Amino acid sequence: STPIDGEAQKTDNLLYEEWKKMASKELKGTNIDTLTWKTGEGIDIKPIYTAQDVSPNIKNELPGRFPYTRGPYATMYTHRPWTIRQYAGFSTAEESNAFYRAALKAGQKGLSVAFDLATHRGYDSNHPRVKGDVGMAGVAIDSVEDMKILFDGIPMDKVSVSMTMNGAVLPVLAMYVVAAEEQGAKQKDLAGTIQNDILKEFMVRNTFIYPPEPSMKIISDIMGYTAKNMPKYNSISISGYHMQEAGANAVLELGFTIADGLEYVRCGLQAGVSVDEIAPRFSFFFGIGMNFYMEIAKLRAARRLWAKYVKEKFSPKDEKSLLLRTHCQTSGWSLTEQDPFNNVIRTTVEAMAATLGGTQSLHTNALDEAVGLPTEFSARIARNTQLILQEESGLPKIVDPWAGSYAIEALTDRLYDEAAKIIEEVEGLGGMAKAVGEGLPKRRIEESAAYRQAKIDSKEEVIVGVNKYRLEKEDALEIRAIDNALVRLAQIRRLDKIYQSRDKQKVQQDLDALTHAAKTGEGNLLALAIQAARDRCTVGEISDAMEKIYGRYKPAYSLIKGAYKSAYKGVDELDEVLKEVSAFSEAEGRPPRIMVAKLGQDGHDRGAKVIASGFSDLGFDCDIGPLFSTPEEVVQQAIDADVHALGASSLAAGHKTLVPEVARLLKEMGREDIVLICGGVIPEQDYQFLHERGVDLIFGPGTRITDAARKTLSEIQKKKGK
Ligand code: 2CP
Repeated sequence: STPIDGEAQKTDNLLYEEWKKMASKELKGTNIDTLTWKTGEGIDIKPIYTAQDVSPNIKNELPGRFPYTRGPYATMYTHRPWTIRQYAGFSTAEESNAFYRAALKAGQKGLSVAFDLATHRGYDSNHPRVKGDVGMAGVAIDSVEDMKILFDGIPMDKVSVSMTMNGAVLPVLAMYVVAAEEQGAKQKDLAGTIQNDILKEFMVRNTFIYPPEPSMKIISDIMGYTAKNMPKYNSISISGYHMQEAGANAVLELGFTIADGLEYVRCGLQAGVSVDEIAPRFSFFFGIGMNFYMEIAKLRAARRLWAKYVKEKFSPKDEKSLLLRTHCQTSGWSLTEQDPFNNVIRTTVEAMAATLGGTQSLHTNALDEAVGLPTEFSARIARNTQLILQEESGLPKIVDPWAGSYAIEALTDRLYDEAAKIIEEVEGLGGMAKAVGEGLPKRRIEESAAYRQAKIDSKEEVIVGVNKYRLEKEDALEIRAIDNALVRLAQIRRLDKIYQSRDKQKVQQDLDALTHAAKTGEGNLLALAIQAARDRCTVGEISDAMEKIYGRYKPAYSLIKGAYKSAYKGVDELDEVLKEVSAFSEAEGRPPRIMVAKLGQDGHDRGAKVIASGFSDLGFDCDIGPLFSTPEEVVQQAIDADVHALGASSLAAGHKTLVPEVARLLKEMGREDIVLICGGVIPEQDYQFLHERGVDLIFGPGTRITDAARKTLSEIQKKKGK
């Protein structure tokens, strides 16, 4: 940014000097620099901003005009408020359908479907690998029959539907299209969004199926098909949200997300589609955390970055190619299990940042989402948070009200500059697909996560009710429980019916056609998947037909070292733990060894990685087991690795089925000496259930790593009889 010059600059300097004098007087000798806050992004937030901090160019910016910092539309919410779009889905299609209908009646404007992890990973509900996952963290969909029930009574050509799907994107989008067709809707009238952002899956979210290259081919086929047949459909939702949830700071989230977007344009161009055929239907998705000013500035900077980079790199003719339209979700990670009603306040602050930043669509988290799926009550409060902002607060009455604020404009400029550096670095490597291949984004995000955790553990970053003002006794919270076995049984029954009623010959032809297309690269995979869905091929079958050629992707792991230790303030406590660990190592002849495992199809691995990095910095010998393991595989790996402790991290509600199975197998193998730990999103009312089944330690959300390490060490010693 260019500072203003001449007389104005002088006046401004004088004003600033005058403020400094006044401030020094109030500070009574304390250095004025102590008022400057260094954020996780490494950005200094000054106590005061003046005109000299902002570029004169901002005076010419308008909403609805290049570079769109102030919003994609001229009138923004004054003409049409953002879409209230709550992400939901659980157990069966029937139950989720009832939930959607009630939400639409109560003021929600668009739908956003959460699928279960079995569906995400392309498995039918009857597959043995997904026993613990069916219906748990989203709705189970096996065939078009399920999809039809999901949208029963909801006009699919009127209500815009977002579907969070990346791995099994072909069968799921195909089934959506066919369910709409069978409702009488035309493809050209379908408005909605498919997430379809595979690059971030390889970085952070982990619900991929195939390796990166064929996954990118699938995306270009979807963009090609929707550009021609579904002009109102957003073919991709380029997502920074999961990066933020995985621990990325605002600069990393911005930089990598915009760089992902540029890569997807190139992916379309390579498939023979022009920038103006696809970019106007690109949409974005950001996470909104608790750093209020930063998040407002982030959305403003995101729009400017996208507009400038797309213009410079692809010279589109259609102005719409330059518009960054985005969905936002308040941060799930910022929610706490402790004193959970505080989450309503957190979500409100975040929702205000998202809307003051100019989002087009918003999900506000429910207060109980740190421990389970929303209940009717918590979902209502979450929805009402947005309704109150829209209809009571007056917030939508002014377009981009922060424009011209010295602080927000300066922060917008700064974020733009910092994110541009990341984008240039990625582009220098040859684009995001290459950067992901080299592990750059994953590494940076994991470092950022470990750094943040240390700031929280050392109480430099305050979380009310967790590391400060903690309640002595917590009130119990009602949690929605899903009977996973029952859902699975219902799905298996419906699948059996489908197997009996469909034309087997047609099914085989459709699946062979998909395999052939995967092999040769000929034909559009979405068009073929739609035909397969019409003929009642299942999600698992369609996925398998391509897996035969593409294979299933297995990610490699590495551990981030040093980031936790370096950011930990309060070295004394850290030293004490290090000493205890080193005493153990001396006595035993080796350090305490722990394996952190991920069971089932739950790919949320921030917790597992942060724990493993932290434990490793505290002197433990740490291993991370492969994602998507079965209890049998995990137990075998732990025994082979000769561990003292086995930690199972669960963030998708599988803890009640999969972890007890691990305990049973350890017992069966005569290895109850291994300390079994369960960590992640575990509601307190499940603690006793888990302890009774052989889980030694439970670390819920908000656990400090130093505490967890100490307890683990002492449990290992207890089991050794020391
Ligand atoms: C809007 N419109 C306007 C104005 N505002 N027209 C004139 N003046 C205005 N002020 C028009 C738009 O041009 C558009 O029409 C229509 O109104 C709808 O507006 P929109 O801005 O496109 O809103 P939308 O339909 O709600 O779409 C928003 C997004 C879309 C962001 C573009 O992609 C979306 O809904 N995304 C949601 C993604 C999502 O829910 N993800 C779930 C993540 P036209 O269409 O005719 O132009 S949950 C994920 C979990 C956590 C996970 O991933 O694991």
